[in-house]
Amino acid sequence: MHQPKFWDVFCKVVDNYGDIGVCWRLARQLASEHGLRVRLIVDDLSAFRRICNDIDATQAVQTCRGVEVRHWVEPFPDIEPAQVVVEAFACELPEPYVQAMAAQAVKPCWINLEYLSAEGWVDECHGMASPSPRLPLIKHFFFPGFAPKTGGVPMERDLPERRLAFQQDAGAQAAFWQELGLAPPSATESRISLFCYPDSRVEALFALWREQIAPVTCLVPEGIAGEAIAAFFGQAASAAGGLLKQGNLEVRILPFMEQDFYDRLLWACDCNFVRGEDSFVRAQWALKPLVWQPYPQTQEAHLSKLEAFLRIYCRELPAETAEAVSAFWKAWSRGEALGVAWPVFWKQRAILARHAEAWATALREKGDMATRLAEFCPDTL
Ligand code: TRH
Repeated sequence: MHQPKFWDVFCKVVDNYGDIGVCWRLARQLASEHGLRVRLIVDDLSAFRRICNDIDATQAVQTCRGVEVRHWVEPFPDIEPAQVVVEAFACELPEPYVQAMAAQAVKPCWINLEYLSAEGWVDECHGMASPSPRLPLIKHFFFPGFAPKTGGVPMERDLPERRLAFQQDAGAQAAFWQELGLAPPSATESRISLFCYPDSRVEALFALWREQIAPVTCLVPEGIAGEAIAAFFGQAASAAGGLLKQGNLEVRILPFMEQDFYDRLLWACDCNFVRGEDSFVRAQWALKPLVWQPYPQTQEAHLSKLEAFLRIYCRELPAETAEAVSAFWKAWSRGEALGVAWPVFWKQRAILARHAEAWATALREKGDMATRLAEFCPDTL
C-alpha cells in the first residue's frame, strides 16, 4: 500500500501543556518508528521548551530528535504542504497553507486530531469525513480513544520494555531519586506525584496525608499548586528543590521535567495524580494506581468525560473497589470533601495496582495512536 512519507503536524498551545505534549509525542513517534519526514509547526516555543529542553525558543526552524520544528508565525510563510496534514485539536490551519493544499494535484490527507475521550459517541465520529464547502479538500476526524473503533492512545513501541526495565532495577530507581535529591523510599513510606489544576483541593488532601499513619512524600512539579502549598504551609516554597513538612506529610517541589523524565516519576511513585489528557495516558502506562482530573470545561462537560472513563476503567473491578475509585476521582474533580473518600480509595491500592497491569495489557492490545493514524491515512488519500 502507498504510504505517504511527508507529514505536517500543526499545534496551537491554547493553555497548559497537553496540546504540545500530545503533538510532540506524535511527531517524534511518526519520525522514529514510522520513518516519516515530519514537520511540527507550533505557535509557542516557550511552552514547548518546558517539556523538551533541546528546543531553542528563539529559532524559527530547528531539528529536534528527528523532527523539523517550525515556529508558527503570522503572516504564514509560503511552504509546500505535506502529503498528510494533521490539524491538532481544531487549531485552524493558516489560510495560505490551506489554499496551497487545495492547489496540489494530489490533495493532502487532512486530519483533524481530536481530544481523547471515552464517551460512546466517539466510536461513531471517529474517521468521519467533512468535505470543505469551498475547496476541493476533505478533512477527516480522528478521535483517540479506548474502544476498538477509535484511534487508540499514544504509546511508543519500546515503552513497555523501558518501563519494565526501570521498575525491575532498584539501582536505576535509586539513581533516579538521587537525581531529584531524594533517598529511595523507606519501607513504610508512600510516594505520590501530584499534577493538578490550580483550583484543586490540595490543602484538604494535604491535611489528610499529614494525619495518615504511614508517611507520605508528595512530589509536585514546579509551578503546580503553588498557592495551595503556600497557604497550607504558611510559606512560599514553590521553587524546585523546596521541601516542606507537617506531621507525616513531606512535600517536595521538583523541577518541571522533560516528558521522558516525567514518565520515570510516574513509574517510580506508588500513586499518581494526573490531569488533562497526556499525563492521564502516561499514568495508565505506569501500571500504578492513578487519580485523574479531566481538564475543566464549561457546562461541566469534563464530568461526563470522567463518568465515561470510570465506566470502562471500573468494569472489571470488584464493586467495592469500583465504588472507591469512582467516589474519590469524582470528589477530587468536583472539588468536594475528600475526608471519607480518600482513605476508602487508598485502602484499595493493592487491588488497583493489579488492575493497572491488566488494564494496560488490554489497552496495549488495541494498538497505539500513531500507528493507527499512519494506517488510516493511505486509505483516505
Ligand atoms: O497540561 P494539561 O492540563 O493539558 C490540557 C489537556 O491536554 C486538555 O485535554 C487540553 O484541552 C488542555 O490542556 C488545553 O495536561 P496534560 O494533557 O497531561 O499535558 C501535560 C503534558 O506535560 C504532558 O505531555 C506531560 C507533560 N509534563 C512534562 O513533560 N513534565 C512535567 O513535569 C509534567 C508535570 C508534565
